[in-house]
Amino acid sequence: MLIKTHRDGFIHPIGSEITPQSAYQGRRDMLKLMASGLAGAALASWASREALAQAQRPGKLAALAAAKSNAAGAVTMEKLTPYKDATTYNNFYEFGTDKADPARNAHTLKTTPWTVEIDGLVKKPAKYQLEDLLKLSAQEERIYRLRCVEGWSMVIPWVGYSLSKLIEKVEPLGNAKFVEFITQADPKTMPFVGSRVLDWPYVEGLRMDEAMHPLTLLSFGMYGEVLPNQNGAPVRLVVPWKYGFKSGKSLVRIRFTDREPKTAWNKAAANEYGFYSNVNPDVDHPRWSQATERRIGEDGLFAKKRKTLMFNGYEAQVGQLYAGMDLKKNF
Ligand SMILES: Nc1nc2c(c(=O)[nH]1)N[C@H]1C(S)=C(S)[C@@H](COP(=O)(O)O)O[C@H]1N2
Ligand SMILES: [Mo]
Repeated sequence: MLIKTHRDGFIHPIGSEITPQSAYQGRRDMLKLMASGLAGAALASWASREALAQAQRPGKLAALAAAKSNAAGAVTMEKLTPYKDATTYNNFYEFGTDKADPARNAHTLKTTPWTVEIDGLVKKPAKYQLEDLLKLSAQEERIYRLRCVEGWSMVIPWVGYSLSKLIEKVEPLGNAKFVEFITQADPKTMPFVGSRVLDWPYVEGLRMDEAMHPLTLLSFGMYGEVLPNQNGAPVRLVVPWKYGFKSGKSLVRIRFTDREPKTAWNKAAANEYGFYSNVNPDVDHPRWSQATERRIGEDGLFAKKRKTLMFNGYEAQVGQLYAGMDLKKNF
């Protein structure tokens, strides 16, 4: 597998929205304080400074300003992946298959207006404008690891809310067993849609209980900012205990069904990418081991690899969803 870093001469398409490092450091310190239970009066002044900064930044989604760290065990204190690495080393095949392609090409993605359609086995099917989706629930900041099936990982402060908030709102019917996530496939703005690498649109799926799990995040931002296009703007999923590809980017439709959805990677290579795709160091990919990983932005090419954790470290929270299942068969 070829791993490249692209640091030279790259100009970020939403450069004006990047959080200055110092401001972001403040937020990180705050998260540490909150985790250690020491956040007191500091929070108030931090919050108002933040609010001021938000107000002065026109490209900012207002709802993101209210994002707070949640206390539900979803925060890891690992070192954050530098913003630059998290936004220039991506998988987003609609914009090319090289890790640097999305950052180079995704400026053509048009994210306004944006609608997400909810349909299938629900009492209240609806078409949500992005603005309404943003307002549906309070935003939280959650620091999650994301591990790719290829053996690299990142630690990112995501902004969003539990997908369950939206699911509760639309009231799935009793026979809804799975949720299908359909992503944008517009050949006019996505240069690789039409190529034969995948069957477009890129589709992902979760079982209903996985979709309802509080860790499953509907994400609108990262590092306190709106999602950069290459990371799945304007709205994506983040399912932290599964391989990265389960986290569909640029969602346009969420469909409730009684059958296991046919997902893009499963259709492309069923023997390599199962429906569940839980991070599992004991089940190798047919072509490589899944026992270790390389942290992007931290571990050099020749550094000793880190051990991959069962369910990417979220076993205590999600392990019971798979009790009694053969995880070698249901990979
Ligand atoms: N629409 C869409 N979503 C996608 C992908 C993609 O190619 N298209 N790639 C997936 C894969 S393989 C990974 S590892 C993650 C990467 O997310 P990141 O670039 O924000 O790290 O997005 C996932 N979501
Ligand atoms: Mo991936």
